[in-house]
Amino acid sequence: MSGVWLVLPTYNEAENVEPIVEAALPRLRAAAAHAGGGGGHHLLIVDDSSPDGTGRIADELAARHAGVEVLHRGAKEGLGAAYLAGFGHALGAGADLILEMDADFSHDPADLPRLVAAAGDADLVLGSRYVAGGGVADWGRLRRLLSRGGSAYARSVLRVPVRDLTGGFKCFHATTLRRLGLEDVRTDGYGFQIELTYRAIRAGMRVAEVPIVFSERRAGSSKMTARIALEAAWKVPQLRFRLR
Ligand SMILES: Nc1nc2c(ncn2[C@@H]2O[C@H](COP(=O)(O)OP(=O)(O)OP(=O)(O)O)[C@@H](O)[C@H]2O)c(=O)[nH]1
Ligand SMILES: [Mg+2]
Repeated sequence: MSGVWLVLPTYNEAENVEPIVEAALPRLRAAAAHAGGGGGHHLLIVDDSSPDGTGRIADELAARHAGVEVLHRGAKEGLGAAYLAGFGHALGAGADLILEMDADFSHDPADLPRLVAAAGDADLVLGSRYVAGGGVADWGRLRRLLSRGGSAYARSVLRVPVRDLTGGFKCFHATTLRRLGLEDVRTDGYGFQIELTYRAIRAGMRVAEVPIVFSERRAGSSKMTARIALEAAWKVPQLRFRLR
């Protein structure tokens, strides 16, 4: 047993990486102790050679904290590719549970134990903004409408009951990830999040949504682009036919 792994992708998160690691570690430790198995907790930062020095700070954190590791990648290849590399590393190390979380404090590390607890009777747990008790703290009306609309669009095209398909705060069992066919995943950003959840549903797995409140990033700037959002929009109908 090799415990609970949190994969944290970073690109230019120099101001966030140290506080997020320090906030996540005790929560991850508590969650791993609760999950049992004795495999402990691991935090894997996946940095794509951030020009702002995030990778160097990550190395210092790894030297200082047991259980923190860094995967350095040569170039910015997007969120999807970073997660796939991180999942591969964690699976290779024998992980039991693997979590995804943004490194910018949009996801609250205090929610980590709730996601892990919900994995007790689900194959995939989603931190969800669009179930009772969930929400978005500080977005304007337009951003709310776009995000809700995006999830509603994907839900109706794919005909799945999940409320929040685009979120990136998740907990997978290792056995779940192994069954998703990750070697064929090419999407990025929102499309990547939608595709992984859709693959899990198509494979007949149990998907649970737990409410989370999403906040605006604490520091630094967004890497999300119109291209990534549009990619998700046109790839959703393709997913339905490709994964039929
Ligand atoms: N390694 C790596 N990490 C990335 C890449 N793109 C984004 N990330 C990280 O993925 C997480 C989510 O990216 P954000 O830019 O915050 O995107 P978002 O949260 O969807 O959008 P905002 O709400 O605007 O912040 C953050 O931790 C980023 O640093 C990438 O190409 N490589
Ligand atoms: Mg963000």
